Amino acid sequence: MNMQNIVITSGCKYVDIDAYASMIAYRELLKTTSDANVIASTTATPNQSVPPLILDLKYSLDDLTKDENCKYILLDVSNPDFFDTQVTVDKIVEIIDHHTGFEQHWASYPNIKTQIEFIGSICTLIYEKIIESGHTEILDTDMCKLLIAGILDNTLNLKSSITTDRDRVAYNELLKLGNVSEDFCKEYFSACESGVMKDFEKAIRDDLKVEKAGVLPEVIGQMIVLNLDNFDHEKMNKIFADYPEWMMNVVLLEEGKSYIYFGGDGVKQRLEHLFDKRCENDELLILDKFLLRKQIMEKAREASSM
Ligand SMILES: [Mn+2]
Repeated sequence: MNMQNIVITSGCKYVDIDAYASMIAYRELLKTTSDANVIASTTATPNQSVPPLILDLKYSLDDLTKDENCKYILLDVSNPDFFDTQVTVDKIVEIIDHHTGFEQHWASYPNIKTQIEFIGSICTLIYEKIIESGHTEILDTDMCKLLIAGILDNTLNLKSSITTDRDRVAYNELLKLGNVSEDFCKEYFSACESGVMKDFEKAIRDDLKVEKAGVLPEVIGQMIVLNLDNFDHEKMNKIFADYPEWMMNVVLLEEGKSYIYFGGDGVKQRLEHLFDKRCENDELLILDKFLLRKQIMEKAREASSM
């Protein structure tokens, strides 16, 4: 008897909670519905979106296996440049992703089952597959917590514009099925935040964008936090002291707002003009509905090309 080994994996740089949770949940589903020996493994490391709170749940990833004949399923990635390094294309049997752009590419591989859809989170898709299979017993409390965390992270607390109604339905049903209270959501974000805050300076510096977009200052930082309770303004100012002009987009998930801190000559006027909004003072502009940095840069580019 040689049982088929299936390895569920994701991207090569790091795995976020959406990839981490969906890999584990899909493993549990396939274990239930197929005869294959299914494992979920990665050569990459989980990032800050997978805090100890999540790693301590009863489900986790498997160790890597060395099996020449195994088949691969890829979740949360469809750009072949970013596949986990253990994967070779001839061994892929399925790809499920929500980053669009490679649908045409995979259409010429008839042996690979693909599902690439515009949706907030891959965890939503896996939740739907579990419901369709009828095996709701898979969705115990810890499994629900995993999938909820993936949805919350990738949709920014369901407030990002990429959030679909399917994500909202999955989120609400998972809360009920797993008997998970909304407190868990806050706990989850706080746990991620305390990981980031441990090395606040590094977190900002490693993520700085230095790129000219319209009237925006050339140096733009971003941090996504629950609220400003743990945000260190002094450290922020220290980081940006080296730059003649800068801005920092702080996305507040509880309020659903962007706090844009800035510095440099004329930046205030340029931002007020771009957003058609008065600043609170000489260092802060508040957007009533948050925008991600990439959306702000897009807006600035569009405005300057008009
Ligand atoms: Mn994702």
